Amino acid sequence: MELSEEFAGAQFGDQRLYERCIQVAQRVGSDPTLSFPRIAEDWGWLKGAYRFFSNPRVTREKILEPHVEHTVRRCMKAPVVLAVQDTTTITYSHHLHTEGLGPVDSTPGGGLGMIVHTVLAVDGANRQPFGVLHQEVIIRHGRFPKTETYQQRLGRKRESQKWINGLWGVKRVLPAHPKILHICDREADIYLFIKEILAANEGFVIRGGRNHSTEFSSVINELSTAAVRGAVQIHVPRNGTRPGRNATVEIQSCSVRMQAPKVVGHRGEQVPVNVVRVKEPNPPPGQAALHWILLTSEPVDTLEECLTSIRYYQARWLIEDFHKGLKSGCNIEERQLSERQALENALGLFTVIAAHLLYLRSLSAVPLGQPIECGFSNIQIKILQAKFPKEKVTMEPNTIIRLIARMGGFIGRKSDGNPGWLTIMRGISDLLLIEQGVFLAPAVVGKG
Ligand SMILES: [Mn+2]
Repeated sequence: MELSEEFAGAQFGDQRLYERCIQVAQRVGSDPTLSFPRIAEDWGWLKGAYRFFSNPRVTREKILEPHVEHTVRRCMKAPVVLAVQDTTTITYSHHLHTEGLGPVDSTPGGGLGMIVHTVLAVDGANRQPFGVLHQEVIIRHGRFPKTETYQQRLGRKRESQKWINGLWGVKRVLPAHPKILHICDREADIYLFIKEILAANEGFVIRGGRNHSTEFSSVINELSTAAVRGAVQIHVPRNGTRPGRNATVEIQSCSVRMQAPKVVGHRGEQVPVNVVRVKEPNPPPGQAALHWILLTSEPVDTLEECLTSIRYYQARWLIEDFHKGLKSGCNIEERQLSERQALENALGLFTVIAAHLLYLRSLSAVPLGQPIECGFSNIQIKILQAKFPKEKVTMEPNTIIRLIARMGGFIGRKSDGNPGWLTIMRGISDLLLIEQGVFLAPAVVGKG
């Protein structure tokens, strides 16, 4: 995956706009944390970049299109594609005068911004991120009165429609893929969404968020007598001040028929859903027991099958990381652009950059010996070899990314795990700078 390739062929109906897009993407992609003024070559470049983002012919969809097409191509090679959907809010606290933004939190006088719902494609076999398949921007128009009736609520456009839009957005670009599973957190535990996924002939792993009524009783009741498939150790990652730990959990599963909820007037047929419960019977003293439920279309009759669905669900952290990449990696909330359309176009550009960084970072976790395209030039590899003469720099993506991260300050001991966003970005930015130096050197010091 090479960054400029991900923009190649964007259609703005104007060759100059296209060239500007590639220029801006390359320049910004070399260090996405920097502000536009800091990264500009000169005043003319900066003006050109601002004009590009605010040009009415430029839209987020058009910027994303080539990247989505590449993502589709990568997906077609994978037998199972995980379509990971999730939402983030982008708050522009410095943009009080920008027209067209909406409230993003529930406190009156809170920030203005946009709600961004993205579908990230991930390889079901190894959780390699392929890129973005769909993205929707939602602008809230004020808050709805608490007194509105259920019928009023049904009658208006609701934000939860984003899950169904994500489903059909994926279907539209990947109509022929044999196996797509939608991976969502508990906000998406919605009867109508699950029903729609099955109607679209696709599958899902969704975290359970409510105790649905079932044919015989309820999900929780049916689980209480469900078969125990086994016990396994799982690693619970560090979260804030809570340290990481290993937990022994029990895995139960069953198949139920979910009833249409009261909110759709109990109309609608029952929907078949498989349920996996992960529960920690003996948590360490003072710690809450792990307990979560997954709803899935996948088989859950054996321990191995349950673990497969759990592994699919674990691909969800990638989209959390993608959101972090947009915010702390690309500083999307600090971008100084005065119109909503321009902010949205910048979001399109940074969406591709963040997806690309996510991909690059995932290479550091690819086991050695596994061939994968990594998109680094010969010169870049030679620079790494010169910089780290003691290391054997092979074309293994794992080695390359770890060395790049070391240029960015990653120590790289075994206990350091995989490098993070910032170190990889700093490393890539340094590598690109050195590469430029290599090209300029003959003019400066002469050849030989
Ligand atoms: Mn979410």
